[in-house]
Amino acid sequence: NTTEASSSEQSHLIVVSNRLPVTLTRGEDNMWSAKLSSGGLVAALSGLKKETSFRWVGWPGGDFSADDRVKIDSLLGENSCSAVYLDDETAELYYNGFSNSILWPLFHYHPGEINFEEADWEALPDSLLEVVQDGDLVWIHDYHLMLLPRMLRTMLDGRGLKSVKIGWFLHTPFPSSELYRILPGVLSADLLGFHTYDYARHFLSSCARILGLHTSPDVHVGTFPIGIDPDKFSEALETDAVKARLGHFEQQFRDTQVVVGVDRLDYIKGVPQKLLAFEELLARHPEYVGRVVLVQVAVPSRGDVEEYQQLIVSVSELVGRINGRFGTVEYTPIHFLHKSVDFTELVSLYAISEVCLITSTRDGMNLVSYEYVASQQKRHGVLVLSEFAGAAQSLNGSIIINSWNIEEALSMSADQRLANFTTLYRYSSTNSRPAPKARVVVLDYDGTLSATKSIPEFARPSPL
Ligand code: ADQ
Repeated sequence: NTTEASSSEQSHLIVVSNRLPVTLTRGEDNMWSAKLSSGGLVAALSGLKKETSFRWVGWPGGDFSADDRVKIDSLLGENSCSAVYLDDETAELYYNGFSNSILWPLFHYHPGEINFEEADWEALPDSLLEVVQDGDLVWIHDYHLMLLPRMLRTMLDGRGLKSVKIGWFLHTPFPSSELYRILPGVLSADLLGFHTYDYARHFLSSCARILGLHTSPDVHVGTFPIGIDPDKFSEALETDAVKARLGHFEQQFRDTQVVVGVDRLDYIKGVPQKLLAFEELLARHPEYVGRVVLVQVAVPSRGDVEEYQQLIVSVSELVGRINGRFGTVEYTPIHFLHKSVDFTELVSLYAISEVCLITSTRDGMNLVSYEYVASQQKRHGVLVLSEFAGAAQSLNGSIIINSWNIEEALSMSADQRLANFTTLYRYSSTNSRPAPKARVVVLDYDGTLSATKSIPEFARPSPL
């Protein structure tokens, strides 16, 4: 397009993440198609896509033949994506191994054994150099790519590309320095972003305690509480498809209160704990048996990692046990959907539910909490939110829980529900915006507040 052709002199925004935001499938006709994936990173950046164009660089998932790579490159190119290909062995070591078996549990307070192979990342800066020009902003995402800022900066310096800005954002919690004793790579970025002040503080104190660093004039550390695009949900509620689906649910659940859970099936989401809490509710309050159902949607995740395979087994056993114990021919207490659901279904489920139950044992932010609030303008449902999710630091109108007390949510008065909802909705519709509208608090390296900026001031992205 002409904007792209004429913009070579301008700076570009390049988003880099481990996975591209698409899932590729090969049809019977041998042609590839791409579908938008579900997950927090995709949800968080989908609003940004409406306002800013950017190129997205990352791994498309899977090991592809040379022929397939040509076809996939052209398909991705149409969607402003560039692929970094990993063979199966590298993906196993770097993605399933180091990233998801070591860094992920470590950052979520499930410490594991560290086994680091720096070579696994080397493909990425090479691919990036093909698209980065001087003056561009490279926005790197998440724990998988913590060494990339340093590797990229070294390569850029080697080629004289001195005015490329590098940002890095962490979607997970940042643990206390007691747990974190590795990886200085991100200090080569210009701006480091975290969801909450606590995570930024943990990072800064890790730098001080582990590396002995107290100040660095070149690195800014900020808190950027990421959000969603709430209009996407309120607009969906007005569509015929959602209205029809909602009408169907209203009929199906006319004498039943619905509690909803939507999670990637990950041990940090506390799904077994949620099921046990629901079982406890039915056991202690027989009056709820037959009157309340839990709809738990669990999108399959990281199926190649052993802990996740065990989780599927234990969750399936729990669902079977509870349904066997309290179910009747007419009544199924837990509707368990181990799949990704489409957007119409997701919004309709949020909208029909009296309660949304989020029981994460640790969670960087948790966008499901915002999505639920954005879908509840009519019902004023109750958000029950774990205190261990980053969102608990922002969403004051929710019931913040440590021990999962569902009774309080189910029996809350209409007045109280409205009061809570009003506070929640005000927050999520003003603050829960994609990153460029978020207020940015820039901390000096020693943790003192030095300025308040917005991302556009820092980035000034322009179309690719
Ligand atoms: P996630 O761990 O993926 O994200 P979350 O923030 O809740 O968690 O986002 C999940 C997204 O996936 C939501 O948009 C939700 O609607 C969607 N989703 C979940 N299950 C689904 C299903 N079965 N079908 C369809 N869609 C489904 C990571 C961190 C979070 C952080 C985000 C963003 O773990 O803490 O909030 O990144 O930074």
